[in-house]
Amino acid sequence: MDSKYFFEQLWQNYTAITPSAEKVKTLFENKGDTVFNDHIALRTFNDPRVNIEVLSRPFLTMGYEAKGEYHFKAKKLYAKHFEHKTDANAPKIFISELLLEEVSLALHSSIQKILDQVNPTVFEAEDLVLKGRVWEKPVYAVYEKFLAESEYAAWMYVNGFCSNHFTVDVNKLKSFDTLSEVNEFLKLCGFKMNTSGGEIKGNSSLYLEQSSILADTIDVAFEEKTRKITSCYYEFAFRYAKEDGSLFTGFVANSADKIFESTDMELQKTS
Ligand code: OOG
Ligand code: NI
Repeated sequence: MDSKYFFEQLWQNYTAITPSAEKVKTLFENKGDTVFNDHIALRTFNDPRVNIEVLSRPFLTMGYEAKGEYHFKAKKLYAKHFEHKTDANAPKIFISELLLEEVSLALHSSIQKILDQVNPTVFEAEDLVLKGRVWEKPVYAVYEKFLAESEYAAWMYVNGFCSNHFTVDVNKLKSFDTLSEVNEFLKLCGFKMNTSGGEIKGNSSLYLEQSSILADTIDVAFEEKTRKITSCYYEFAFRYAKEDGSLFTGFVANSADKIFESTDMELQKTS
């Protein structure tokens, strides 16, 4: 598949449920900036039908290779990041998966049953990540049960396969010198930041600073009723040069752990 088309579709599917991302991008562009993506993140389950290996396939075809790996013990997640072998401007890809053997048996088997409903050819398609929720209409009672154990599982159940966030490469913005300037601007424009672990995650000695706005919420039609549920969010990343002078290209697990919470329904209530 043509990579330009693939990324355009990912962005379109994402902004269709994340209007804030489109708004922020336009605000930067109105300042005369061009917005480049630092990375794009995807979520999934580690079931062999849909795991990181499956979701990374189209990117490997496009010339990406696996780089770092990350463990999130409390959230029961594992993640890998991918970089393009030759195109330094290509966004990095961050893919996480829920470790089903570590969640409760009830959650594990519910997720398996949800995947069992789907025609297996759907999972084999190169463009799985463009397909959104490929299983049947969600059940609110099931969503609530998932939510009680894993916010990530509940989010996946409703949203399915998509880009969970795009990330603005703050180094390439000309109108802002620091991430905190970006954050102040976003707040002035009325956006709510994810403050879990502080507004800015990371620092110069970790070579990476990140912030994000809270996920948008969209009406989701469940079997029983329609409810507003978090969709996706927009992230902002500033990278520092390492001792060798090249920019750090990896991720920081402790920061990522807090960035995940940008889709948390609880943060929506308290902010
Ligand atoms: C991924 C959260 C981690 C980062 O840049 O560290 C992350 C997610 O919310 O799926 O994006
Ligand atoms: Ni991210």
